[in-house]
Amino acid sequence: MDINQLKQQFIGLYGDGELQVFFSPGRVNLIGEHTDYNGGYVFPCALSFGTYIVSRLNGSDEIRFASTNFDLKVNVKTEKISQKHPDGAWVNYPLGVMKEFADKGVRVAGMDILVSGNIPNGAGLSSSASLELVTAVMCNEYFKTGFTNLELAWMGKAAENNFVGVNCGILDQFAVAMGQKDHAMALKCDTMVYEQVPVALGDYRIVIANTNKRRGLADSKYNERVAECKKAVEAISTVKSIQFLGDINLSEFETLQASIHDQTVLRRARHVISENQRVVDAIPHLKAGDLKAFGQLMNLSHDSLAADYEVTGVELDAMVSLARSVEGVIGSRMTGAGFGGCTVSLVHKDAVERFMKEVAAGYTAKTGLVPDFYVAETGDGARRLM
Ligand code: GAF
Repeated sequence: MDINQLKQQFIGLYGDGELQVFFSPGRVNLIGEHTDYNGGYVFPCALSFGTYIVSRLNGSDEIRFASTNFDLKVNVKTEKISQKHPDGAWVNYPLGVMKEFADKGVRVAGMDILVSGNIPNGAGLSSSASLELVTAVMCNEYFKTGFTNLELAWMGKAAENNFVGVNCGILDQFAVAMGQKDHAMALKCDTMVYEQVPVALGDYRIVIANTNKRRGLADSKYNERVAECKKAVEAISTVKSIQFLGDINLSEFETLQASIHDQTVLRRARHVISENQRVVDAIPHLKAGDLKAFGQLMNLSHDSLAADYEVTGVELDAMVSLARSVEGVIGSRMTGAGFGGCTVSLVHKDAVERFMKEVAAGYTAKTGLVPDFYVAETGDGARRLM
């Protein structure tokens, strides 16, 4: 991102004067999918690309939004920030966060905002959480509220749940708020106990492949999965009282599963509980540098998301199966919510070029879509840049 150019664009829109620049990364989840809202484990890294805001307080009662990514420009009176923008536009993410500040008694003042992001939208790399958190660090700075990044992550999640209407867990907002370059975060989502684990990949690279099959989280079956997990908790609780599926392990599930009579709900629960175990097993493999064992668990994760959780689909399954057929690939899975979006693969550095060529050719032949690839670089969490 050329920040100087962005600053010039801001000045072109709003005029010369003081300005500040804020940033929040995207994230890639290495393993632990659909476990967060089940009180389980996740293992994401923050990325080097993300969302930037150039802004200033403007002394008026109006917040002026513009973006280099979308045409829509919106001016919102500060007393109206709790009202959703009618066409479900991108401004609802920053507005939802501002409303969280207002709900905490903060007087949200007028400001001029230019947003620019380089995370592909709707690709499962947390463009939404990134926009929420860049807004949150900006408001925290201007309104001198002194919230920690963890508190800001919860405010971002609340904005997404209550304002945008997606019942997501804390994975994305946590990852983009708390990320550390060269680390993945092993987080238990009920206790919020976490560890920053160094990501030492040796000769391997994290390669993200974008299926370019768009998925709208709110439109998708995401909320349906959340509801199915709740049903599983209710069924199991007739035998043993639990709060989350993450409260039980695989061997307990062997006996408790008889309490779930709906076969779909049973498969959803089996994914969550087995995925949780895979994260627990994967973390020590990464610490020990056993990337092949880590990659095998990534493969099992995808297979479970496909068969039991049913959140993959033709495009993600094709991308993963093509990836696995390339020599030098030791693990490949979908990342994020699914229903389209991206895969993440561990690829030997000497095979990266070939990987992109072969997977792209096979994927386009199968789906008619042209994929994009990114060799992931990890990065730090949301912050003020200047
Ligand atoms: C989306 C959600 F926002 C996360 O909370 C998480 O559930 C993820 O899907 C699946 O692991 O990114």
